[in-house]
Amino acid sequence: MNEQVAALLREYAELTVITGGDVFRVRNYEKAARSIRGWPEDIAQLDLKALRAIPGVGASIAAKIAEFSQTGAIGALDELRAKIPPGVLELTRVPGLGPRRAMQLSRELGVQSVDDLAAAIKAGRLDGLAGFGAKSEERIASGIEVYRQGRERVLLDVALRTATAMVDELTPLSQRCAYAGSLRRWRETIGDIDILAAAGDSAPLMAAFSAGQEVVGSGPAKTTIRTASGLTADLRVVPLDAWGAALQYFTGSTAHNVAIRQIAIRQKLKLSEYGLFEADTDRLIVSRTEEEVYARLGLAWIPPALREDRGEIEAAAQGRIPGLVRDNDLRGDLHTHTDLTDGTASLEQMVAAARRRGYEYYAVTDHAPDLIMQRMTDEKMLAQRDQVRALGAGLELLHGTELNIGPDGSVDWEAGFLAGFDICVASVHSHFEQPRAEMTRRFVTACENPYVNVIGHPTTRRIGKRPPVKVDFGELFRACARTGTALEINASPQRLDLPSDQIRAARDAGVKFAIDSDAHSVSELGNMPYGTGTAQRGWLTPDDVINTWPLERLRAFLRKDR
Ligand code: DGT
Ligand code: CA
Ligand code: CA
Ligand code: ZN
Repeated sequence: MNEQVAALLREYAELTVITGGDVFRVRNYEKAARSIRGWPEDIAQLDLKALRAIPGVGASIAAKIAEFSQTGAIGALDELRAKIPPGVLELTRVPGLGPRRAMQLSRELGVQSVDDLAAAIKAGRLDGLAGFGAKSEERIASGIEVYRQGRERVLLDVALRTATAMVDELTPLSQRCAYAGSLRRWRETIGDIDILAAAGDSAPLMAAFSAGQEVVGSGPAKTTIRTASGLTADLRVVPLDAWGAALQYFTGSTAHNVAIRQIAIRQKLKLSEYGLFEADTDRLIVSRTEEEVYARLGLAWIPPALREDRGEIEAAAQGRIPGLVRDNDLRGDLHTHTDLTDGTASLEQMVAAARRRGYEYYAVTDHAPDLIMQRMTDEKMLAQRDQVRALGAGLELLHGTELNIGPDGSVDWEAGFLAGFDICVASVHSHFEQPRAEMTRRFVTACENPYVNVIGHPTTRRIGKRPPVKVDFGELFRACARTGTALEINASPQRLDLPSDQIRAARDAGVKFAIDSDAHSVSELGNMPYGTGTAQRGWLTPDDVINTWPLERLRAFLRKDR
């Protein structure tokens, strides 16, 4: 029930925004929704007192949850829903379209959905509408693209959870089982899940896979289902002897496969999901493992994250595949929050969880005062520092902050106060629409600040929700390299920011990176693999990533030649 209630609380928050309600109230509901989603117990089993023990859940939210448990509805939410015309909530999910203008579109044009809106723009019905110039029309059109892409593909964590559950269910019934496709390559969003299994008899696997699901297609070698959440998944069953060739084929990408097949053809071979064959005689050469398939083609095994036909095949032919960074290489997390700002767990809980993860060091980086909603003060920050200094047996704690990069590139505090932090992450949290030149200047100024160590979630995109800011990446990368400022690879599956294409370009410019969870709860500390996967897609090695370094080397980097 937790997911369901969290979704309702989020909707309540969104509707409160549309009706112009109190921002602090909105923030409370969002925070409660986050805690409930990550809460280990089923909240349907909890009484009012136990509900209130959940971070962010006060009397009024607890009462709403209890009401939902008993009646299946929340009266206050239904009232809010009744106040807002149909479709307006969906319209506000289009990046660039605020509540006020969504209401206006509904009232004046009768637009009731994003599809309606797209049609209205195409038909020129927004022309001449008060407050909708050509430029904002363009922005809304591109916002609709972002929104639609977000709806057609799912985020990595959703896909990974679903796929892992499928593999766990099918493993006992098969000789081998794994997920392949874009998920194995850590692509940032997933179109459908591809499960591969090896078995002599496919029938029991197909039956288990289809049970209780909507079956879209089925045959002896392949079954396709649609899960309750709307995600499609393919199961393919192959003989164990063909495992390697099938895994290679279904991992993709298609572009990688096409290029590999060309290499086979040049060697008078034929490659398919069944194996590598002699072209003339159809004699099977190899098919059991991926390593054998690549080796017979004269290539080193290629990590799935690199298989996009972007130079990995040449590198494999020349024995130059980089030793990619892995989860085990990470010695610490450099961007995390506590309940002093918008986290849901206390400092003690977060630090205890960091210790359980086996980290050597861990930075606490709560929000700085310019993000008004977080209500940070100098006193609170200094009091937290005392707490941090008093804690921390067993791992090195760094006291830091997440600064806000203002429109002119300045940050929340002056040098004197900044000097007291062990590490400063600095992020853009406002004025996302600045023109490119101004935005670039803004980032460069932040990099030149001798106390700014890491640029947090650099493009500020939210996948399917907010487009990236416009910035001259080449100039930003040069500024980072020159000033010893790292770029973050934010591991939240909603962000994955810096994206992998830019990571690779930044690395070529000499930039260093921090793979950070940006955790706002204990469970989000576990998001690191999404960041590592993204770093791998950017071809990074441990040496490129400052939080794989020993503490002394990290500290030297953080001093920034001051
Ligand atoms: P997705 O599902 O859009 O996130 O991306 P993928 O890469 O998982 O693509 P999908 O599910 O259509 O196919 C899985 C893999 O199967 C793909 O990565 C490579 C292989 N594959 C699919 N279609 C073709 C094709 O036409 N040619 C070749 N060579 N391989 C293909
Ligand atoms: Ca797929
Ligand atoms: Ca597929
Ligand atoms: Zn941030």
